[in-house]
Amino acid sequence: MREHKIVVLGGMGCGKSTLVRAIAAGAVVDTDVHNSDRAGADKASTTVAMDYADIDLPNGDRLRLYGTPGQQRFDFIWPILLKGASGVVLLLDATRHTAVEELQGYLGVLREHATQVPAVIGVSRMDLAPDFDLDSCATVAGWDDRLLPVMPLDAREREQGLFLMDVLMSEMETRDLVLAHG
Ligand SMILES: Nc1nc2c(ncn2[C@@H]2O[C@H](COP(=O)(O)OP(=O)(O)OP(=O)(O)O)[C@@H](O)[C@H]2O)c(=O)[nH]1
Ligand SMILES: [Mg+2]
Repeated sequence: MREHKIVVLGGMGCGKSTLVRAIAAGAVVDTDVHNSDRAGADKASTTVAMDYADIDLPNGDRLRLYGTPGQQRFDFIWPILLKGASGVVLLLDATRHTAVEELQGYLGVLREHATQVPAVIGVSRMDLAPDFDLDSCATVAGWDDRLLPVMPLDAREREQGLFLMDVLMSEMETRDLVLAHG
């Protein structure tokens, strides 16, 4: 059986905990507390350590899914969770006017701490911002010779979360093939 450590990264309120819960369909550990940072994101709770879920895939593989806390004051946790990751989901909140700048910030984190790790970018909450420009993300979505897939999703919808995982898994398989055959 193969195990894959997948880390979900992204700003406060973009839907990381929501995505982990949706994919795990119940069996999830979270560390959400009452949110006193309403300026960061206006929602009831926020993650202070991580979200965690084990998911058994139909093909027998197991996902170990880690959601990071989005608040900037917890940025020291991101590299700790990224250590040993086999894949990364970078989530972006389409309702934020600074989404593209924030994307560039997170790409910098990945470049520094997970430079070779397969990754996908999910853009959430697009139903609330239908005019969001996906192309502006796609054009900056990479570093060096890497280009990451960008796809919209509703993080509350399990099927959409699983589809995002599918895309990530195929990125991981491509990487395995490249490593195996040079
Ligand atoms: N309308 C809409 N709401 C969404 C979508 N994705 C997520 N949400 C909502 O956005 C909010 C996101 O909250 P969380 O999942 O706690 O966000 P988080 O990224 O874990 O935030 P922190 O832990 O504070 O960093 C929740 O209320 C979700 O229901 C989407 O695609 N559309
Ligand atoms: Mg959270």
